[in-house]
Amino acid sequence: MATTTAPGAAPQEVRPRPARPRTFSGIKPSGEPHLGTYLGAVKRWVEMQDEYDNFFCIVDLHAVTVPQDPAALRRRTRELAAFYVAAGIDTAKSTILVQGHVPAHAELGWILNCITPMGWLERMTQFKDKSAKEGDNRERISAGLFDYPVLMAADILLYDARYVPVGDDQRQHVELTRDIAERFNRLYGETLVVPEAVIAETGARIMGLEDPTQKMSKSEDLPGQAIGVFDNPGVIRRNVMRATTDSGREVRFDPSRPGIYNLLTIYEVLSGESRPAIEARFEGKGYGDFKRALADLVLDVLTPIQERSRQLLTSGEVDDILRQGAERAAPVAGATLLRVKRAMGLA
Ligand code: AQP
Repeated sequence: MATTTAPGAAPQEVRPRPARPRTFSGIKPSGEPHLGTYLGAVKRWVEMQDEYDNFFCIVDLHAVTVPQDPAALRRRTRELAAFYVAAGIDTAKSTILVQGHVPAHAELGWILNCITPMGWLERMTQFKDKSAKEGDNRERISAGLFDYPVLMAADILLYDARYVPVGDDQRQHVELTRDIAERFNRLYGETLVVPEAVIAETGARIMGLEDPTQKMSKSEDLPGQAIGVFDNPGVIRRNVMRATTDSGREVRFDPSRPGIYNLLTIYEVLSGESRPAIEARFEGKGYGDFKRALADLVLDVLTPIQERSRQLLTSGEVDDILRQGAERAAPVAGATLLRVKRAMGLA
């Protein structure tokens, strides 16, 4: 395998392009992972992982774009990694890494900042929504929150990822990544792989249980809005039973009834059953019966994942996985960074 050396840099392996196409995706350890992140992201990753060469990241540098308690951030980073493995990510097929363990992410992030127009970032709806929550008080909104889509572009582009499996809310950020890669290639010659978002038809936008017009989210204040993947069974059952529905009785997929529609979507993705089969199963039964069945199904899926996560955390296995992940990721990321630096005259 060839090696190249940039002036002042350690020799880097230049790896041949992978035989299987690459995927990259990640989750912020900014709060407890929830059913939305499981169904919109991790479950899909598990289903896709055999076909691709995968890099799944815990994006801790994105988490600190809003204030984090240091001990909680450290704990959640390990827990999220344990969750990936317990949910079925196989380290023989996929690399699991913490973003902050591979310095090339921050370095490419800076470089891409320098070719990304402010106007592109000002159009990002997630930034607009998140900054609106602070009442647009500019003193409380970090430059990092504004800029984080550029770091996300660096995350993806470092691994020459062709595909980025994400939930619906990240569609715009993957589009921005494509724009940044294309702009770089225009300015400095073909250097970066232009990726595509992979978004599921069902489950890409799981809504909250309390307010089904809002996305289920880690940073949501409404109690009972999210089902945390590590919540205890009593809490999960109670929150499902209390989920907002409507005054109807029929258990049908009707998008004009957002509460029951969302619960049915969760059932559909978890069970893998078709919509007609689910409607037939609950024909003549009320919302209460359906919610009990949904709570059972959620617990059937989450309980073994919770048990396996606990084992991985207490045995310390998760720390070995993250150490190996950083070792596998660093040369791949380093090779892309070197290509970028050479193209720009930085190396
Ligand atoms: N409700 C959801 N339904 C389907 N997919 C979802 N994702 C997040 N929420 C849902 C997908 O999960 C991946 C990781 O997201 P993230 O944690 O990095 O960022 P986020 O999208 O901003 O998630 P949250 O929960 O809303 O976090 P906070 O509140 O901290 O900002 C992504 O693929 C995302 O699409």
